Amino acid sequence: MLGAGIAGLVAAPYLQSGWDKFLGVASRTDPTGLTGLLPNPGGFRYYSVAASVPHKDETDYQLKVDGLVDRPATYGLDALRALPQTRVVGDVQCTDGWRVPKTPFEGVLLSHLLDAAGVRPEGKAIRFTCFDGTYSESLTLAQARRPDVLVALKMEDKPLTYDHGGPVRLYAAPMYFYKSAKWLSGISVTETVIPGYWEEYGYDIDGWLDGADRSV
Ligand SMILES: Nc1nc2c(c(=O)[nH]1)N[C@H]1C(S)=C(S)[C@@H](COP(=O)(O)O)O[C@H]1N2
Ligand SMILES: [Mo]
Repeated sequence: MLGAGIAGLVAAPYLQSGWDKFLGVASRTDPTGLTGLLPNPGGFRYYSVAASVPHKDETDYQLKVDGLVDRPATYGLDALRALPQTRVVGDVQCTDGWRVPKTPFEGVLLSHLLDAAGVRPEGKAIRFTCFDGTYSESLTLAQARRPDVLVALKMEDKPLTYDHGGPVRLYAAPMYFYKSAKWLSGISVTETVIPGYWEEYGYDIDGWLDGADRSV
């Protein structure tokens, strides 16, 4: 099963070199989930539901904050870097079984961007979109205002790499890692929670990790 899956993947046009990508692609196309049990350096695996994702940097990265807000805004990388930065150390856990404990992320509190935009009374949830053109995620407004939910610019004290969703991804510390949208490009305040990419396939909407303090 595993062998056949990997052999098939070698021919995939979007398979890129690198052990992490290899495992990532293998595990997301392996219905047995067995590849998720293979060892991998650094603990992380690469995931992307899009076949190809553009590279963005300070010249062309933009994060849009809009929807049910009084002051829609667009941030470039420099603008995000100029805002107060918060460091959150949390466990990274994928539903496939791999886990990277005590991983530091750093960036702008999502609540800061929401306060700057001025959420209107009818705004009750957030929809996140990505410049891969495909992925999406959601949070309730209360979840989005938590002090452990970041618009992250750094991971492990280094600028977020492209593979990990750089230059900017979400980090929702108390939830499974699928909630942490990579290649973040849009934060839109909505009236109700709009299920994200994996949630359309049956993943839990909230994605709380075991033991997470849901009250914060
Ligand atoms: N844009 C985007 N974000 C995403 C995903 C994705 O496929 N596309 N996968 C999610 C899942 S299931 C996981 S486990 C993590 C993986 O992050 P990593 O590639 O940095 O390890 O990203 C999450 N965010
Ligand atoms: Mo995941």
